[in-house]
Amino acid sequence: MTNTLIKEVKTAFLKEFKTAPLLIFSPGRINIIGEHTDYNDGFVFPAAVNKGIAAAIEKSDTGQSTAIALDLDSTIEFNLDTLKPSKEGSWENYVFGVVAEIQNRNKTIGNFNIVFKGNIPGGAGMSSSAALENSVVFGLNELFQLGLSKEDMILISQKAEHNYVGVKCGIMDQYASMFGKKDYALHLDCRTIKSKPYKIDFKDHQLMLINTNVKHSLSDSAYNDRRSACEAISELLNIKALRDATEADLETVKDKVSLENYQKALYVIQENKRTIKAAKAIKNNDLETLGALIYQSHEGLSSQYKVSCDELDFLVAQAKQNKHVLGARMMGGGFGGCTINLVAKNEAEAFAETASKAYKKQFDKDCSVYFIELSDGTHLIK
Ligand code: GAF
Repeated sequence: MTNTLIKEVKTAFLKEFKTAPLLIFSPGRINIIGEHTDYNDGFVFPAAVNKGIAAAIEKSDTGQSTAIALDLDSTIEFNLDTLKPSKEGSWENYVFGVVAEIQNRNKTIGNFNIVFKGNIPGGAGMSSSAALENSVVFGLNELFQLGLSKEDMILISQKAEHNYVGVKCGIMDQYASMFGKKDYALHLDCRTIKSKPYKIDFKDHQLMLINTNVKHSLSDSAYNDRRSACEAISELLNIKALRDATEADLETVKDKVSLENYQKALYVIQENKRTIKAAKAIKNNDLETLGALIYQSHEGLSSQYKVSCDELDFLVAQAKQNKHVLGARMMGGGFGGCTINLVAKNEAEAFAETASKAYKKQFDKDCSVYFIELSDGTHLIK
């Protein structure tokens, strides 16, 4: 599937620009547990997957740059010295943002052409945004020999998202997409931006995604609001981030914050603890404990952090009714996208079928099931 994508961008590039491009694949990610903890300097547990963005990129000598989004059949021409954010929601903001953030670091790039195409469904919560940003920064770093480290590149991608896309995201998505490792998930400390790889081999169980195929429109502003609420409580507690708080600390400011924000901060503190426990459970192949933590994570995301939606809650309830599913929860920013399920291998198809039928009956629309492989991070295709 990835090979097909790469061939497609290469062919389209040759047709349009008549020169041989550099080819890059940049993956999307899953996250086992640790949601909305990254921008609180906490822990997350993501992995890169075999779905992502393929990009073909080469220098341009026409005095301007061109970006082509093959999936959208959309082309944009631009000048590097007059960049500013396009209207909200435009795909070119990911490209412009990365270029602008590279320039902000006093690195000089010349004009370039890029063609890209992806196979991560939009709004799936699998971070097609980070995959795109990383493919652009990685390609430009190669093309213009900028000497950026992978750490530099993910920070550029993150800043692009903050300043051009308008989402004040943490570092999880860009990190997982850049540093992913085949068959491993990364237990990432978002304060130090260092991770420990855990081999994911659940023997007779596996991870499976079910996409609700919905993306509720308030997601970006609701995301930023939650980040601000967490930062405001950290300030009250006089700490750098909620990662540094205990539940007892939080009690000391309970009467100074709204009940809603208290619950959100409580969720973050508890989710952080769950993520650390999950690493131990994975190390010991204790899937019962891991599954229970995953279900608790969903409960917190839905009732405390309030980033779930009916469709996600429904799919998790379906999982809970099935004894072969050890854990299920919404994944990513929320308000739509996928659930991640820890399910017995020989029962996965049957569960997928039952849940899909029930979902159709309940919402009169289809969900989609993905069996994913854990894969390497952003890389050149030789
Ligand atoms: C989105 C963000 F981009 C991540 O940084 C992270 O906060 C995630 O939502 C929630 O865990 O994917």
